[in-house]
Amino acid sequence: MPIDSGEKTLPHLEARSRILHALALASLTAALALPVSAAPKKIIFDTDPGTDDAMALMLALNSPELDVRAITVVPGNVTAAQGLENALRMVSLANRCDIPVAAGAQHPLFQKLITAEFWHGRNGLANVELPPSKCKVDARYGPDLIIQMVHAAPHEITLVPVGPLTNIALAVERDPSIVPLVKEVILMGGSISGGNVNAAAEANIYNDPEAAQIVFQAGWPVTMVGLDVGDKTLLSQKYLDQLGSTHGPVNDFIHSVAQFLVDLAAKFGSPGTPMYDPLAVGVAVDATLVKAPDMHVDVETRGDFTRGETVANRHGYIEKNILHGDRYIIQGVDQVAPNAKVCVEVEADRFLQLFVSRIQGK
Ligand SMILES: [Ca+2]
Repeated sequence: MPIDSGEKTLPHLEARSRILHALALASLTAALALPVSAAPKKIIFDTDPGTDDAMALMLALNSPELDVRAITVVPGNVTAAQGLENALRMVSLANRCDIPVAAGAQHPLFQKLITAEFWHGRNGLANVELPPSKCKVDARYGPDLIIQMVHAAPHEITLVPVGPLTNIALAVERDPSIVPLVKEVILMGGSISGGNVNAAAEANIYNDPEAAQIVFQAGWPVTMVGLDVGDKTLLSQKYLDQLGSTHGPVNDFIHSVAQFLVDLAAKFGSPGTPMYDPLAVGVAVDATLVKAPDMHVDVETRGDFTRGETVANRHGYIEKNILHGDRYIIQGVDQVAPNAKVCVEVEADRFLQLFVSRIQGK
């Protein structure tokens, strides 16, 4: 009897298979007919992993709008060596050994490294011990890898740095000809309304202010996804529960990381954890998630209280003061050209739902 019923359903299965095949062909045809602009955005993800780096990386790897061409590691939240190990273990977890992972700078340009195990756990990944990596490190030096890839795909590469800007600055210093060939830079860093390290500075910029100034002044299109806009994207218990309702290696890893961060945030009286680095990836996926007016941003590299602050000119001019005898007289204004789009508003719930939906079941 079971054999009979099986034979009876077989034609149905064949019909279903034919329909699926036709659908696959149709979607392939549609994909081929898509305009070039709909092709995935090629990104190089520069990271100091890092709990929110982990969430950002997994969002990038699971977003069809993005094609992660390389991961370069920079010291910041953890040392360069720990960060490299974390990056390798994460790409291995995601089964993406095809993506080159390269080490870069070993320390900031002109100061000692400040690591943040206090916020990210002793291994930088919320104390979650991932299995050893099946992936091997790429032998190239991170900044050189960036230079090479930009020349190989001119005007196509978007840089997404979510750590201190050391590697990106080193790439510009080594080969300034990459600047007009990079499509855009979407960075997590800075703030135009106070810092987290201290009253003025945000951690990524504070960890290498000279590098940050090089990146902001390079002359390429920069989008700044800062601390203050990231603070509006709180992953709260509601989203954590959504992540906990599904499973998969990446899903479960990110749930553990997010749980650590939500618990940590609660100790500081916050109802959720800010999604700093993931928001930068979110902006790469969909720029309509944020409002980002043009501004001119400089990085304070001196200052008794303000080293590492991103100083944003919102109205596009500075006063022109001319010395006359013993005083200066304002004689008009000098225009300053904007050098960055600075994110000031975000559709937080839409972004958080996007994040959760991309991670669930992965
Ligand atoms: Ca980071």
